Amino acid sequence: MIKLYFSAFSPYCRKVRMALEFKKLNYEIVDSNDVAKINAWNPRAEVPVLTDGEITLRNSATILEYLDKVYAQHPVFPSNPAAFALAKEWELVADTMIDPIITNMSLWKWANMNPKPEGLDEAARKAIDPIYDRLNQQLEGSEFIVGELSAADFAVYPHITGANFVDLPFDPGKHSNISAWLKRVKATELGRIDMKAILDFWKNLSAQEVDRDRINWGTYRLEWFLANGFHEWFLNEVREDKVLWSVGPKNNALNSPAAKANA
Ligand SMILES: N[C@@H](CCC(=O)N[C@@H](CS)C(=O)NCC(=O)O)C(=O)O
Repeated sequence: MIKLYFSAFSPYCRKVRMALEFKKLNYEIVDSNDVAKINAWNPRAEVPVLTDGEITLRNSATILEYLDKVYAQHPVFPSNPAAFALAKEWELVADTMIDPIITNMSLWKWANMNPKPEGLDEAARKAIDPIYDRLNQQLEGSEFIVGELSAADFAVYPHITGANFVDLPFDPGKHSNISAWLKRVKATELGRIDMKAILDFWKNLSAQEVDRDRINWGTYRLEWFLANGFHEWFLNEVREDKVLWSVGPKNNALNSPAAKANA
């Protein structure tokens, strides 16, 4: 049986769940809002983690490729080489360029954060606008990002559904293709399942095991933050011990119940 260690908070988990639904696979969701408590070993202390019998997979892009390799039905990546390359490119844009902007800004909506550094809102706006332009252009004359519904949509969609919430909306007048696409994905069965998980999560937020005091910024989120000049602010977070790490001697994974057997 496939098990997905999942948090509705995580766009990467949402990507994997949409892929599992798309492929019509049976799977079990293991609620994993506190990554340090999951009983599946990820040395980087991140979700999603997917187990398939004895096999453990980490990293959403790896998981999607595994699923297509092992379960050939309803491939999430197109077989046409050009469409495959485009789907992988949009997945990479979502994981490494959209996520850092939207997820970083979301921290001030739910975590116990120090006040935002000056200029952060403007930097986020400046970074997201060209991505919206590009996505809108990509969707011109196309129902989904690479034509058919694919991994590209599963990767990008979770971020765009959060854009209003973090005060970084696209402009529905200028970006009408994004509006139409968002509605289209939302209306699919997997879109409905995804949205229900998000709404349930937020409804019960106070009961969720989410660490609001110490943040795991993750590789690309931290890169974006530092590259935009907010290093002094971040240094203070490190000094105040408000950062959770995926590597190093204070690696959050070492708190996992699975750590002893694997460390
Ligand atoms: N490259 C990974 C990134 C996964 C990731 O960053 N997960 C975040 C949640 S969105 C996480 O588990 N962070 C650790 C934490 O919150 O403690 C993937 O694509 O699966």
